[in-house]
Amino acid sequence: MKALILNSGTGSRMGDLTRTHPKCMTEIGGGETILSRQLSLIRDAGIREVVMTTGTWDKAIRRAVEDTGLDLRCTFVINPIADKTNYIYSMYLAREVLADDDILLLHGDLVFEWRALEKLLQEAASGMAVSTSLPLPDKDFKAVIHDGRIEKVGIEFFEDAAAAQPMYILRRADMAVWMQAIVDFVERGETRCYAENALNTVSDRTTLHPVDMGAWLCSEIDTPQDLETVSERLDQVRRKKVYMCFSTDILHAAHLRLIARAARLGQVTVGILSDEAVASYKRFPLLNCEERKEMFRHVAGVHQVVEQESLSYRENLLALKPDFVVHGDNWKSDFQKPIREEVLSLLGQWDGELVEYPYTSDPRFGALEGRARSELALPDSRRARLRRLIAMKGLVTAMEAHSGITGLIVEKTVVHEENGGAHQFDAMWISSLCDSTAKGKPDIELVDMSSRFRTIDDILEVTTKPIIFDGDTGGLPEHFVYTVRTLERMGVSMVIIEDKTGLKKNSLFGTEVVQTQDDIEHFCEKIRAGKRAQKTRDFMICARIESLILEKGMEDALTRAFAFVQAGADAIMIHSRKKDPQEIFEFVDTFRASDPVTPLVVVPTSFNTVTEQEWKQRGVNVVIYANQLTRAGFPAMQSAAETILKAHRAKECDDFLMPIKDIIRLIPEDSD
Ligand code: SPV
Ligand code: MG
Repeated sequence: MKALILNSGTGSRMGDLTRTHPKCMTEIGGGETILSRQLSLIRDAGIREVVMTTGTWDKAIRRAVEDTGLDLRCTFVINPIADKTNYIYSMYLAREVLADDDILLLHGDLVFEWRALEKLLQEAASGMAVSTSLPLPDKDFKAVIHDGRIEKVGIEFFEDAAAAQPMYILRRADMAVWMQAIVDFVERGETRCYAENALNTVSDRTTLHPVDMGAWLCSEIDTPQDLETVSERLDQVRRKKVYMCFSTDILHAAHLRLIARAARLGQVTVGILSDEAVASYKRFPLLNCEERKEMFRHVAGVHQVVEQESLSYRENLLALKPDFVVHGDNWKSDFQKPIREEVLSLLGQWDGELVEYPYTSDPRFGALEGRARSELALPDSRRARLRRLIAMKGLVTAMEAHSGITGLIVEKTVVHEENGGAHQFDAMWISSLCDSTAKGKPDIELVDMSSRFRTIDDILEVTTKPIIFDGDTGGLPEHFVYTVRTLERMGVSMVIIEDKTGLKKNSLFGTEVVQTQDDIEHFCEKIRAGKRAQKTRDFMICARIESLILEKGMEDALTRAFAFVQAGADAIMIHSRKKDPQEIFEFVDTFRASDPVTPLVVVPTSFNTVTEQEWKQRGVNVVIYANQLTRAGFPAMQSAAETILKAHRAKECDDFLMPIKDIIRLIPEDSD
């Protein structure tokens, strides 16, 4: 598509204002001239080729175009007898450069708001800007409309007419028909009339539709009075408030294009989604909220940047009361639908408008997201993230994973709430119980560390979330230091070791089996050795206290907790196998009374009625769902095996099996 701008006229009705420059160079506020504004809007609409007709002011106009610095290819067509002819002759002279293309035709003195141009360009056939809500002008163009088509354009029509502006989108076939009529007129010597006179003779062979601009700004400037009115309206347009929200940490062309379009609607406020809100529905942001705010602050067209704390726009919209909210149209149908509905109902309170642009699903942008995820999987990035999540959210949740596939389930499962919120696990727990169970072995430190590391590696390979490793007793201090270094190197965030010694049994057996608790000093020495061995500041060693499991009493549990923190433990896990959470609550309350900072970890397998929200209120920082995937998966497998054995075929169990295509969806073939 090319733009054709008619600038051959002298603009004599502007008086003094056009003594030293052509009308198109008249200033209209905001550092813009009519010309520079037209050109930059055209450029923002994605048009790169401009044909401009000029006359006596040719040189000045060429210089003004160059001064805009816009990357437009501009062809100038001089009308040497502009003072004796009308623009019908200028168009005639430009006929060759206008052939075989769609043309956006504008008079050089037209000032319009962005929405007018956008709406015109959205017209699939040819269209002309009209307004059915403005009164018919005496002297300016009017369009005669019948059955949704424009039949005549001129200043003399008042019947079935609407106010019209010389702003057209002309599809190439219609342009060719009109141009042929122009050629006929000019060759007959009719060069002083409007080009529209030629159009009116062939309009039955064109499909020119009225594009109703209502009360939007779209006006020619003919007189100093017009200039004053239009500049005032333009000022109001520029001061409209536009709001848009971003979660991205990678800016690409589609974002910049969206911002450029939004900036045409007014002053853009960008809401940057908080880290917590981003992590809740997407992935952990590579750049934190402050860094993302800084990035957007420097983007052209952004007026101000604020934080948006939740996925809901409510708080920021109520504070700003914007005229427009701009968003991609993807949220009409995806999980953000409730958020969109809330935005619409809020905007309705003050006559605001939701402007949606087609969502760009360029595979290259998807690839960028893939790269961001790979970044999150790198050891340094992954290891550090658990501490960051605890600091950011107060409470993080970890779900058990014991293989690549269970890792993927923890990685990818997201639930969307009715209000548009979302929820997913923050981290993965590599349980000794589940790792051993997957190998058909008892949870007695029989599965050796090399094998446990192999499990971690399988999970690391296909996920990005932080890992908490169940280190059992940690073994001998001399062995534990190697474990710490290896885990740290792999990118694991935390190891939890329990204060037991000898043949370890699973805690959920409690006192039904013989289990020996380590003595405090010996266990403290193991913690100290581990802390000395680690190389980074991110890695965490968590001391797990078995006093309640082994019925040694609250005081013993608390004494140990304080001693272990003193020895350097980065976190404390308190465990119980009672259904009633009271003893855990008591421990947490008493511990928190003297230590408000050391993170507390719980594994609510038996005391499972307490909600995450309550744990958080009580001062717990990590909730581990230690074995639920294993316990969900193995009965299903057992039942499939029994069903097949009974039926002597597989058909009967098909109903409760995952379709193969879902497995394929869960496990993409590319390495992203
Ligand atoms: C595990 O998941 O292996 C644990 C937690 O250590 S528990 O089974 O509750 O002891
Ligand atoms: Mg364990």
